[in-house]
Amino acid sequence: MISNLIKTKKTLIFMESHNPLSAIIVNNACYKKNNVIHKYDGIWSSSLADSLIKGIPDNETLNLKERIQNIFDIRSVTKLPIMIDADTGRNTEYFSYYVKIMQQVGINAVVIEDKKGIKKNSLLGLKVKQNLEDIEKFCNKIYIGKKQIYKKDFLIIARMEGLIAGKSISETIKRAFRATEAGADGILIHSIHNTPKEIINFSKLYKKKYPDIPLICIPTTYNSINYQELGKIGFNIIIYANHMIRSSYKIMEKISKLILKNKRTYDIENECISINQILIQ
Ligand code: SPV
Ligand code: MG
Repeated sequence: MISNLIKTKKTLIFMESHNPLSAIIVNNACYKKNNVIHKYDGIWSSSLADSLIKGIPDNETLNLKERIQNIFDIRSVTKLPIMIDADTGRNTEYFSYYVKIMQQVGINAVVIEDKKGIKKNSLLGLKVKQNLEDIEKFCNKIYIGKKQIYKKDFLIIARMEGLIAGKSISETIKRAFRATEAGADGILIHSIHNTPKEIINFSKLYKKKYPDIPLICIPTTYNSINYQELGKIGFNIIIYANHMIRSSYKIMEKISKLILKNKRTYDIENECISINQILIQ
């Protein structure tokens, strides 16, 4: 499904959804200009957003099986492809089980990152210790996971965290080449620089060797480059990883405060979806 979409559209845009309601909003989001309709191509199930709604840190405390079960509910409201951020994928034995149940609930792709130990969110960068997994162990996890694929189009994507862990582009690209040789169906290169310079360099080197393997990025910190520009420099999937949860957090905080301030809800009605609109959803 995702591979075919890339063939027809080249650059796909995925947006974070953390529950069925946010998935409905992403599914229906639409912007029309000059008779061209822009829509999201897929859903990103984020470990950060899923942890945040449970009020816990993004460090794999949240059980992956629970996250997969929640996607069963999301699948019932949208046909969009769903890509799950499975952190490290846990150990190899658990990962091979998770790959099976991900396919059962209708997930289309899983991303695992080449970190080990108690995973820390990448956006923390080097403020914390980011431990990279031995590359051969990581490749073996991909290889074992791929043996569990029974749905033709299910993808296992390798997420390279070398740049997050302070390694060089050349070291990170070597690890990405190994993951590709081990059977990864795509490479996600993560960076938290505030310019896209390093992922542009990565893309040039990677695409020179593997022009047809999908390349993915998450432009959370280098956010002034747009998705069309990222597409032109070789990225096939662009993920907006946390914007549904972050925007809803902010508006909920604002409204809850304003009701206390005004001692009534009259003043904030325009900031809320109307009851009528909710009832016809
Ligand atoms: C997530 O959305 O959980 C991610 C992306 O893994 S990041 O938060 O940038 O690490
Ligand atoms: Mg994550």
